[in-house]
Amino acid sequence: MKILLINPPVRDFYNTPARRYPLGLLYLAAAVRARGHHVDLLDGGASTRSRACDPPASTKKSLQAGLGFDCSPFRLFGRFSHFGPSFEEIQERVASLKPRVIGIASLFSPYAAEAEETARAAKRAAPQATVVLGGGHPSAFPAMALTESAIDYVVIGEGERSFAALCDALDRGNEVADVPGLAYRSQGRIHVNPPVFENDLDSLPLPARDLIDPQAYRVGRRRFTQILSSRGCPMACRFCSSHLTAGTAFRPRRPEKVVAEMQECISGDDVPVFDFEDDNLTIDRERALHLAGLIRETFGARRLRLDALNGLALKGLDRQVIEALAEAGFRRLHLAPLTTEPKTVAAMNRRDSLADFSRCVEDAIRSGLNVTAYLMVGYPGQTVREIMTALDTLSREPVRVCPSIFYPAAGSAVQRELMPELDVADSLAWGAMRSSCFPEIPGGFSLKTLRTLFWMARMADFAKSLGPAGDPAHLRSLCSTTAAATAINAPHPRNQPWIVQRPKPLPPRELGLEALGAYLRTQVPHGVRLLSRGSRNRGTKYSVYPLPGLIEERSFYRRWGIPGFDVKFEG
Ligand code: B12
Ligand code: SF4
Repeated sequence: MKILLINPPVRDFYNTPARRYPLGLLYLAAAVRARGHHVDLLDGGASTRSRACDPPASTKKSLQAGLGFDCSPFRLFGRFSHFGPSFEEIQERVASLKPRVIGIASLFSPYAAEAEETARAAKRAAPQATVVLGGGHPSAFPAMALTESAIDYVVIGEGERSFAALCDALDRGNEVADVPGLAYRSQGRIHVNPPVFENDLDSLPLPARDLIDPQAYRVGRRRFTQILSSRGCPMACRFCSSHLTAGTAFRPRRPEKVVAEMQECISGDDVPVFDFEDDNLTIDRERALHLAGLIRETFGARRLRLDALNGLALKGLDRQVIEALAEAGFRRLHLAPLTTEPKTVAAMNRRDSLADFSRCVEDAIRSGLNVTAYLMVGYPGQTVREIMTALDTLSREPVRVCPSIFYPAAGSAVQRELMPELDVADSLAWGAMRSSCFPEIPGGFSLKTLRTLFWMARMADFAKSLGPAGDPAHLRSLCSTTAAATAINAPHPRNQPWIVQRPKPLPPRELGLEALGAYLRTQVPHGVRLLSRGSRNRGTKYSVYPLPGLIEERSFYRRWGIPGFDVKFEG
């Protein structure tokens, strides 16, 4: 039977190919191929094309509140765009392929509307085909997804067994009501069968990577692939919804099988960057050591380039594990201390402490690894004092600090608790539940406060990235690597609509402290002001200030020392 799997396009302020790699669909493709079905993949993540589009109504509030006007070097987002094929192109492609079953991935709630629009386009092109939706978002809200008439079935939870059973049943004309994990309409009601999780992950066929355009997913000049050495995590953090599709039990694969899969991904000198997608890669310390050791033995010490973009939990990480990860090929650890306030850590049901984090950072630096630290901003119950304290603490660590604006993941404990107060009745409304929209959550911060705290975190990191003596080389490297910095000579966009035109990037030689200083002094209505240039003995002085009245709780502005800088917050 002919099956088409679709990785839908997304609409957002930015896109990173690594974020779109369709590993789940590649697993599904392999599973149905193993039953003799023919599979095509329409990979919306592989296209680099983008074009400006109107943000959905649900996101306009945050945009109108000034987000889109941000034209500073700290800017993260500018133009709201459609990334990937248009819905018309999807329709044409479906019409030409004439599949019997169309499977669409909907992993992320903010992009649930694009997945639904894809389903409508697919159904228009092939009204006789069966359209199936799967992934995290419909796993949380199968009934909501089935209100869309273009969607015939939803598969909740892990997809391999369920989707294969569904395709087999459809192919043979059998009844589908017993397919595990299937949600379907019958006699005016929605039925949801409990999902199944495969215990022996090594029994699953390896992802059908041949369906991917090898040029599409790259990190710099190197090919990029995702890989799973385990699925599932028993930790039950209250903001996490990974249990919906990965389950609550840690299900490891044999390290030998993982290494064999890695070898299959290498062709001659073409060695990809491997991104481990496990929910909790290092939860089993002995296994993590075994896997890392085997990778080092097989490929050589520090020869590969490995990453775990979705982060590593602190608990499983000790000096020996961190050293083993570095030897295996990790260059950077993504760690999530999330906050430094024990009360919030407990409210999130996390078990990590600040001491765990500091210890990990020390061990990472000793092993030659860089660290990115994620700070949660806007979790219900957090205070501004808490964020400022956390920022202050994290800024003193030799790490890159990434503020992560909180939004409730569909199906997480905190989302279920907040649901009666959240205005998210359909997939379009879920569009606002993304970090880049600074959503106002009951018990969280106002949009203004979120935005200000976000800026502060970016500024603190920026100031740090300049290096102890305000080294312009640091700035230049920062500028050339961040799209944000291309905004430096941009006209002030006050009178423009919320879509800010991306200014032409400046040649690197024109970027430097002088340009930045001039820009900050003349153009930025809020931000960092350069007070005096640093020297070997004296740090560069910046004054950092938000828009007057932007932050509600003002009493926390204070002199804030960042090594080498004298940064002053003015109310
Ligand atoms: C690795 C990972 C990432 C990677 C890349 C993911 C990717 N390629 O898109 C990185 C680190 C970049 C990332 C980023 C983000 N992530 Co993330 N991520 C994960 C993680 C840990 C694993 C996902 C994965 O690859 N699993 C392995 C594959 C095999 O499983 P799968 O893709 O889910 O597919 C299976 C099923 O879902 C199902 N299925 C999937 N599609 C279909 C289609 C059909 C037709 C059928 C039948 C079945 C089916 O079958 C598949 C095989 O079993 C999950 C947690 C989890 N376990 O779900 C969070 C998770 C998906 N991420 C999450 C979030 C919030 C994000 C970010 C928005 C974070 C942020 N604020 O920036 C970004 C957005 C990324 C984007 N694409 O735009 C949330 C999503 C919550 C939600 N409802 O929106 C999750 C659930 C974690 C959480 N916080 O609870 N993420
Ligand atoms: S956030 Fe990480 S550690 Fe917490 S439950 Fe989710 S996967 Fe597990």
